[in-house]
Amino acid sequence: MKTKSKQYSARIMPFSVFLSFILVQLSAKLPAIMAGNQKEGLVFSGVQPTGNLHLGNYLGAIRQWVRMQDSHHCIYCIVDLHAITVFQNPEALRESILTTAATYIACGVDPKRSIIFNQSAVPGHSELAWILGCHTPLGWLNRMTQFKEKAGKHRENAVLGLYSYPVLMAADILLYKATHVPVGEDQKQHLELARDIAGAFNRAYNQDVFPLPEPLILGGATRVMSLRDGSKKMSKSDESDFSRIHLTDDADTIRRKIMKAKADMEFDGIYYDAEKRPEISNLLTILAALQDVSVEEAQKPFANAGNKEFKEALADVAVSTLSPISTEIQRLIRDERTYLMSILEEGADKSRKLSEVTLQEVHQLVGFLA
Ligand code: AQP
Repeated sequence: MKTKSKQYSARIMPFSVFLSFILVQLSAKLPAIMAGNQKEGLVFSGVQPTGNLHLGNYLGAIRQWVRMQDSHHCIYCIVDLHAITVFQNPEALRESILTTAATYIACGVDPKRSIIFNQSAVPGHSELAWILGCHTPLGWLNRMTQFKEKAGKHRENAVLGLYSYPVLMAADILLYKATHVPVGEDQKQHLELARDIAGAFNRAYNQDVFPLPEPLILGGATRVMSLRDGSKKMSKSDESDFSRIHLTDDADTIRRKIMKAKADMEFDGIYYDAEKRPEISNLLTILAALQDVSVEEAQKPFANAGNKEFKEALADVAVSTLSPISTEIQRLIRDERTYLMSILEEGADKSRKLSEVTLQEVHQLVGFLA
């Protein structure tokens, strides 16, 4: 048996070395193949389909994605594997995946220029997550603040997926050898971990397999806060619907939520002071980001204004930016379900092909039979 296996490995050795060489060459060129010479690198990012996307997702992530399509080749994923780290109603999840695809497109992600797909359609994400998990010390995961926040007091009952979430996120990015990852501020720590994991893997096999992905935390609103509590991040999972503006909200709803937003009453005029006036400062940050100007610029007209006047002006700006997006999401969901499905299938096909190149290289390196 021993002799047989030796003969077998002797026979396949030259081919396996050759294959390894080809794969390493191909894989090293992945960003270049994707990006073309004139582009600056490969972008990967995603949102969880855990409910309707909100203004924080838009200003912190998706608006940056849209802008990056000009300079980078882009892969935008609907991270449904991440979504099930918290139990999801299956029917609601299916619907949310389609609504998220519609939201990306309505916000300006162009399926002709960017790959859009749902994560579970490409098995390489889970597979690479396992392999990377075998190179990730527990001590690194124990530092993740998002796990601590989400698991809360019931840490012992938290599921393994919630704990290993950042490893899956590293796999998402490294599977495509992405060079840049535009995210909101809350994802900074996970991105740093992805870089550490990439470095650990490269060192283990003494090869530059994975580029260290650069976090891009861009725009004036990298951490949009809840409209009900200026100390909490705007989030899909907040119990209060009035804490966030959904990208599916109609004009009246947007207006109502802004007019009801918590704002201090004890100060004169409207000006930015994150410590003393967190809610007004959050609203000013939102206004500045929507207008694409600095906070100083945005607050100028309101030096002597009251809350009502300021909120009315903010509502006008928010409605004019967000309600066309909302109308387009509703149209796509109502009339274009087949189109949305076809975009996701096409995106998954492309992603699968790209992911296989990296996976074969990884298999070869860790010692699996090719
Ligand atoms: N409030 C926010 N301000 C700026 N950026 C934000 N992002 C999320 N919330 C804000 C950014 O949006 C992208 C996708 O986020 P996600 O859906 O994958 O996960 P999340 O950060 O956990 O978002 P939520 O809304 O808080 O979801 P739930 O409630 O389901 O946990 C990321 O780039 C994120 O930084």
